[in-house]
Amino acid sequence: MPKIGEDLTSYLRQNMMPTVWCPGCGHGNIFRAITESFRQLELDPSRIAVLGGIGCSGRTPFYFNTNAMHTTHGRVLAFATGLKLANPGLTVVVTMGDGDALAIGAGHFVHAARRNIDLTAILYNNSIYGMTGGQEAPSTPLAFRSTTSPFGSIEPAFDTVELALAAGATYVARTTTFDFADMPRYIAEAIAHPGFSVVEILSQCPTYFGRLNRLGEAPELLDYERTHTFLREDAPLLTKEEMVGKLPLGVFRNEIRPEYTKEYAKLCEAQGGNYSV
Ligand SMILES: Cc1ncc(C[n+]2csc(CCOP(=O)(O)OP(=O)(O)O)c2C)c(N)n1
Ligand code: SF4
Repeated sequence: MPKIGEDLTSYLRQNMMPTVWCPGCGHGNIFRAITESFRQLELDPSRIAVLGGIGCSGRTPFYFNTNAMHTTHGRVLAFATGLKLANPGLTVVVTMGDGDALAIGAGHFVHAARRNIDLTAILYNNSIYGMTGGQEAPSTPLAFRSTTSPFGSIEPAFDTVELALAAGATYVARTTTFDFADMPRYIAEAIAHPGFSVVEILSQCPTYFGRLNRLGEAPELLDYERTHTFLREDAPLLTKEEMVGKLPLGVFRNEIRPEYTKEYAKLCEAQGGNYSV
């Protein structure tokens, strides 16, 4: 659990502070948790690369004193795949919005999972397109409002965990910004995992999602996360009625299968090439 006063400055680009995020935005909590996970793993900043797409979440790499890339909307996993193949020794962490990962970038998401390339995707799920003004995303829950669905969404939302599991990701976890103390542990486990890892973090966008759905400010949104989730290991203790409308949290898969850059290295070696991991 992060402690107040802990020195994380070696990972931070302090001259870029304060961050661009609105007061109460959950993206700041996730940024803090990623930093803490680097400290827990004692990673050398020069051996980390943090990549982002376009979106409020995509701003995360700006604030890290590591290698960093701000890429294009929906294409961050393609950039990350190239980077990891070119430099397999780097720890590559990919920060993605729910729009970035599940709409325009959905193809890259499922194929990175299928290949099991050793990248860590942190999916900031605030149920809406934040940066562009609160449009509906594939993660907007049924009947919830956005600027493009003012009468409530008539589309069911993607379940990120189910999608990542079906596509073949080998580490899959879900948590929330309310569960702030648990976030670094999941992220650290995902980074340490040798394969494609997904950590979905249910996050709050008070500026659009909270306001358009009259759910209140950050404290009320955090409470909403608390009351609409449960730990998957607690499922046997709950009735079906108690689980309706709630999402399970925890680790859904943590398994080893052949990783893409290692398989590529084996192939190159068999062909007499000199690619090594
Ligand atoms: C190819 C392309 N299409 C659309 C956009 C416009 N655009 C920028 S960010 C964004 C959505 C951001 O939502 P999300 O990925 O959920 O991230 P958030 O801002 O909520 O963190 C869109 C549609 C773009 N920059 N590039
Ligand atoms: S618009 Fe929403 S997601 Fe973007 S910084 Fe503001 S609160 Fe966060």
